[in-house]
Amino acid sequence: MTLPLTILPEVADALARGTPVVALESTIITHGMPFPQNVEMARSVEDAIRQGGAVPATIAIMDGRIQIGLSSDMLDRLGQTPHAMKLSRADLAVGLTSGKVGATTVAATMICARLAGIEVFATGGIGGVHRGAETSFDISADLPELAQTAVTVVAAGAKAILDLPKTLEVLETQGVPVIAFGQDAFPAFWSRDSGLKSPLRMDTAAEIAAAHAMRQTLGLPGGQLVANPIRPEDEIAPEVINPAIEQALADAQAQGVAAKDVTPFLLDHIFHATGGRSLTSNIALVLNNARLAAEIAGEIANRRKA
Ligand code: PSU
Ligand code: MN
Repeated sequence: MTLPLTILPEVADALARGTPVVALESTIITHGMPFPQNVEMARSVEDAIRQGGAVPATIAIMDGRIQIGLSSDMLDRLGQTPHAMKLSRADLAVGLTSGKVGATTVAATMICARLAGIEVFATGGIGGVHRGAETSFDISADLPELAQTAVTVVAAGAKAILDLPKTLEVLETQGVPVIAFGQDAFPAFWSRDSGLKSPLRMDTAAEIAAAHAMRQTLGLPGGQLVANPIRPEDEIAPEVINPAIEQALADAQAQGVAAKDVTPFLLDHIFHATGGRSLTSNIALVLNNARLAAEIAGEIANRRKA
């Protein structure tokens, strides 16, 4: 059986020439934001990557194939599919054989990016260890994926809907380098500072590219997590976001939400509780991550040429 991979010509061309490419996930489009802001966000993130000198490759599952790069029509179709599947490592193969439209999480996007030869990926926030994981065992498949798939992922840290100290502990156990960009603190999505120190810090894209290359030289299988803090002007004050998070968590527990429904449920409830304010910041931080990812992809491409 050949790989069911369709690469958009613009992306295939960039990969063949060795020019920078940045992968983007699609669960953020189908399960992370409402329509039409989700599709608008996806387009402006692609533009930001182009302005940064790289080619964007949004990844999703359509018609039984992994699509690496979506045409404008495909993006519209994805953004408007009401019940697109949310596919992580566990369900990627079943999603493909079903022939349905599926969105890829951070974990599944890393797998697909790797298959296509893309080394850098930008998103908003990664999944992690959920609060109460000591009883629910809810730990996102994004964490073990970072330990085994060699893609550098740029995110704004992780949301405070998660247990951030436990998330950092699991990343350390799994051997994932967690690199805060330009500061000592580990960022917490809507805020620049989670109150936790980041295990590692780097101040330039070139350093991140060098570490990425060194892991390859050492034969280490996993990727890197780059935690890029939201810009100060886009932050949400703790007194606004924290009550929304607490309420969303309480609602999820009261309604018995579990497994892969937890993260989309929390995101949707926080969106409504903040009157959409969470979304504005969410879009701003994804753009910020896209710009840094384009720069890192550029540095990785430069190293190849040198
Ligand atoms: N966190 C966010 N926004 C998101 C997600 C996580 O702040 O959109 C999405 C990503 O696709 C991530 C997935 O990979 O949710 C994690 O889901 P789970 O916790 O079920 O592994
Ligand atoms: Mn989970």
